[in-house]
Amino acid sequence: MRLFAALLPPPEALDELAGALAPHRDDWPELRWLARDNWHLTLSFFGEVPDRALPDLSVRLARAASRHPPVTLSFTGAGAFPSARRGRVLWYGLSGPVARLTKLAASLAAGARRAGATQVDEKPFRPHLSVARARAEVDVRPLVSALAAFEGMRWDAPDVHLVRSHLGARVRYETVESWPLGG
Ligand code: 2AM
Repeated sequence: MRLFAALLPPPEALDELAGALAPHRDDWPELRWLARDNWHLTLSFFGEVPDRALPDLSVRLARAASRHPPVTLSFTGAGAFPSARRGRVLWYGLSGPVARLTKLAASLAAGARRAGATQVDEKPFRPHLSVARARAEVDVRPLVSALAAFEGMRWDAPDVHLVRSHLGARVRYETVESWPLGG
């Protein structure tokens, strides 16, 4: 199954993001807005993981989570991949102990690799929460500028979640298991 590890921000923090986007949504018909129920902060994307690897994956991710302390984060500003001028994915950025988040993401990726996940994403970790995608590149610099001053509430991330991605006409995410951060 297709799996990734994520933090799931609380509804109040997501409400703020939705509120800041609301005045802009209709101005950007080229963007496909992601369903708010699907919003998450990916820590590590594992790709297809064979069923037989799941028990070991679970043990290793639980162990990795227990070795890192809970984090307090806030959403700050926005950006786009690969760039605001050639935007394909629009996201909100994060502030807080991002270095700790990067270490957590690396531990989860290492655990997944040891459990036999062969498609673990190797790209450098860039903490973000995606809110829209585009089929073709869109110059979203005005939108990124309009959201640049956004500063959201501080929120706690006590748990790491293992999420299954069901692809299809409508992508659906299902939390398979969750583990508390420890450390
Ligand atoms: P994105 O939001 O920046 O696209 C589920 O697909 C989640 O895993 C998404 O949040 C996606 O990030 C992230 N992800 C990271 N690497 C991925 C990859 N190689 N393929 C698909 N999703 C990936």
